[in-house]
Amino acid sequence: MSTLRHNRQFFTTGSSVAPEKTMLVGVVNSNQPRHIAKEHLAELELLIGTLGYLIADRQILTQRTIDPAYFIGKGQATEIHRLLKTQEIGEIVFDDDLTPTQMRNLQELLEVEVRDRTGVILEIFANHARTNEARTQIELATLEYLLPRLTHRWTHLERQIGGIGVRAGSGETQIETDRRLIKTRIAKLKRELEAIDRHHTVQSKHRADCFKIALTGYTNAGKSTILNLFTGADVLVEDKMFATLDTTVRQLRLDGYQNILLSDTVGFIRKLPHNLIASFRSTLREITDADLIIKVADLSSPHCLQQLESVEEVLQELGVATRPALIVFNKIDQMDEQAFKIAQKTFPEAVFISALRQLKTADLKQALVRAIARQGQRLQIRLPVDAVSDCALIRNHTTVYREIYQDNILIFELFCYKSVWNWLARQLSSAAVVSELKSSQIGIQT
Ligand SMILES: Nc1nc2c(ncn2[C@@H]2O[C@H](COP(=O)(O)OP(=O)(O)OP(=O)(O)O)[C@@H](O)[C@H]2O)c(=O)[nH]1
Ligand SMILES: [Mg+2]
Repeated sequence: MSTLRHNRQFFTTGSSVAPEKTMLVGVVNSNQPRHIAKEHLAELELLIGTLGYLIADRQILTQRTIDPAYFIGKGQATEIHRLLKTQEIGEIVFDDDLTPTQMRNLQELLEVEVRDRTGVILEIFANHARTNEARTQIELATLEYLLPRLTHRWTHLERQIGGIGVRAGSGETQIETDRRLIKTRIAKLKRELEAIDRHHTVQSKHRADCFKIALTGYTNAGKSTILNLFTGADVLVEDKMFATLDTTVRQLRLDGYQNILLSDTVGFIRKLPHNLIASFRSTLREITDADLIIKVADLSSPHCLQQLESVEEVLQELGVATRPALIVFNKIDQMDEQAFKIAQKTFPEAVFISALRQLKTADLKQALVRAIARQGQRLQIRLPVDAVSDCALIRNHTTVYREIYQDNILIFELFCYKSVWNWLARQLSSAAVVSELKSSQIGIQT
């Protein structure tokens, strides 16, 4: 029985047979000078390349004001129509997002498939989704995107969604039926995602005793390479945008600290569609739950700093912009000397490594140790010797520097992550007497 799983069908009209010839369009305006429009178009080219389309033409148009009906001016659209015809190009991709009206009007005028940036990103996500969670999230984001854009082109949808048993009522047009079917499906997907989210809530409660570090960054920056190097994980690493869409969590071993989890998840990109961020909430949870966020940036990219800005924007949208963070500039083996100097000057606290060539990775370990130390506290806990379960909790969930036995009292000198202490303090019995540990009292230095 067919379902909406095969999202790719919503975006293409038979392009799987031979690569469709595609034209890319960027726009220059007062917010976007020509060199920026060019950079963005180069990135769009990489994205389109991921989908395997053939880029036949690129156009950068100067457009002072956005036309509400056609996005570009009608005259420009007519000229584009001519270019498409003469070069026999079957589809056009705009680097900016188009409103449903603009998309519909352009489609009619240009007589080719019209896509925008969000549509392209959604399609890449749909192609790369492997797990049930990622597939559900991308299907939801896709349908929400399609709903206001339905045209007669999508009439095959009814056949697709027929599997869930909803039929057209009498007197409904095909598009009305499609809309109704999509709304039903969206409601079902939201319920499925709520269930997935509840499962994650239970999981994260189980991890209350761990210090959580999340790798974040622009797509292709090297997040998965760092996770693999530091934890021996086996996450797919590829020179491809959005290679990873799921989250992997692994234990990280650092001398003197225990129960540290390092997670790797989906990469970010400039103008990441809002509804995609919203529907990927459960996957992005490792970031919103993290005690420390690592922002990985590709120093070899000429757009490194802009990419870092885009990452900041997404983190802001996730509500974690002020979370303790560490910036890691990766790929120093490919480094442009000038970019390196600017980055060092602008980010004196940052770490510079090459995860692939394993250069300066000890610096990252040290920086993590320092960052973790700032997120913890040193405590002295006094317990009667018969408080066995308290002793076990302390030994299992903190780093104990010293245990002293004195007149039937056990004294622990320890380090505990602040976030873990919030949980542990509630688990200890009332027999535990806690005080802050002064540096001078510490027997073993960390
Ligand atoms: N030259 C160089 N390449 C690197 C380095 N680290 C990672 N790479 C390469 O960069 C590409 C992307 O690496 P990934 O680890 O997949 O990047 P990611 O951030 O997980 O990417 P997404 O999952 O797509 O968001 C791969 O081809 C890696 O081999 C490095 O230090 N130097
Ligand atoms: Mg990855």
